[in-house]
Amino acid sequence: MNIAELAQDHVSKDRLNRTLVELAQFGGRSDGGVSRETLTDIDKASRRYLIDYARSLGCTVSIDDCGNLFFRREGLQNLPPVLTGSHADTQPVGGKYDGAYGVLAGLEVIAALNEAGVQTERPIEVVSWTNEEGSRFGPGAMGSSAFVQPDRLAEYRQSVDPQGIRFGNALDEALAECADVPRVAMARPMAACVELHIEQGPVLESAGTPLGVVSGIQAVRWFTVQCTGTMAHAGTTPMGVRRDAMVIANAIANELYALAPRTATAPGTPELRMTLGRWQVEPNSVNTIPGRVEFTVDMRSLDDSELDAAEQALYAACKKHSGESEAAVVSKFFHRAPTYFPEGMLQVIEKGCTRASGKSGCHPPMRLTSGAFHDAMYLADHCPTAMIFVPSVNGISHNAAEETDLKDLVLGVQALAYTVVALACE
Ligand code: HGY
Ligand code: MN
Ligand code: MN
Ligand code: MN
Repeated sequence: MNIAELAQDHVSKDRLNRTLVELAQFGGRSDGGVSRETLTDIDKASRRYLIDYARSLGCTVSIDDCGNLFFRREGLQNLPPVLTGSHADTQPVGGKYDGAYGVLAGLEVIAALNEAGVQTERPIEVVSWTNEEGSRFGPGAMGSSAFVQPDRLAEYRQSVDPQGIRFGNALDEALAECADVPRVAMARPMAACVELHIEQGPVLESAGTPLGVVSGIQAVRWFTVQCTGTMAHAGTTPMGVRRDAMVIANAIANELYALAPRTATAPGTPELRMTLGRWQVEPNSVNTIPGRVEFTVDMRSLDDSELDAAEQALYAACKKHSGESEAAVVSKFFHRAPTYFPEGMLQVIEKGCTRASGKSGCHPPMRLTSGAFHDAMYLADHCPTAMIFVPSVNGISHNAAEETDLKDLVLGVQALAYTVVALACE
């Protein structure tokens, strides 16, 4: 039996479950979800939990200028490490597994190697990336994109959350609280990167397959649209003289939604996806005509030209509906083209998944693309990278009801263990 198989066989369901439950306490909600947005006090407390747990596994811990945390298990040779991990920040109303599962899975691989008492040739590093979600500070995948291209950090530090707090200030506070953690350079060479994540969609569950080999990630673009009218009295202002910012916002929103029709499609069918998720209305009063309406646009597609057309349609709609009130795209704050992972990495992942599924007598892995973006999309610019998915119950995520069967969670970690250790012994 080789050490990849040994590591896979030492993955512990109980230890994994314990750490998933423990981490979910940080921001745990009464509805079973988790609220742990990046660099909040709760997120910073969860960072300390991960640091302490990693140190208890014998890892050395380091942190970079974007607050990315690295948990390292030395190898026999001082070579570039194999990287795994994900993110520990969540949506405002998130689940227990989005991101957290990938970080804890990486630490479970290290615990399994410790228990097996074996050394890999290369070091293994588990990362917890800062601000993958982008829900508090845009854009998403900030930590991983800054790690790969450090000159992005200066601009990211200027990002402001809805309460007006600057990312740079929140980051400096978090770094100060990790003064006991040695600082490490960004853009360090990595031999390879494997990220394990829940699918967050319906494809694996509808196929009855517990392991997914992710071949690519769809493109994403984020915008802020601002509509400006005139605040006025809801009772005294004649309809014919109003400059109601909500009227123009609705007109633009309807045009955008019409680009992405709500037709039922088979799970995994590529389609344009449009979400207008965050709205701010001023003064947001029941009896004042909205003077200003600001909303965000999240558009996704595997086909970048489809997003080009949708982006042009957005600008055109703002122009077309401006008149009594004005509308404009005031910021474009996230733009990532589609990402495809190298065939060689897909085959390594497939081998790890096949051994894990074979041992548990379930369906062999299937290939799919990711509807969600992930930190792995930026690591693909830095080193050979790929992802493993496990199913999401009812395809639900970014919701307190997010769930994955424990047997599938364990299977994913077994596949990860085999893959990471095999890569670390090459
Ligand atoms: O939005 C995304 O795709 C990721 O889950 N943050
Ligand atoms: Mn995620
Ligand atoms: Mn997410
Ligand atoms: Mn009054």
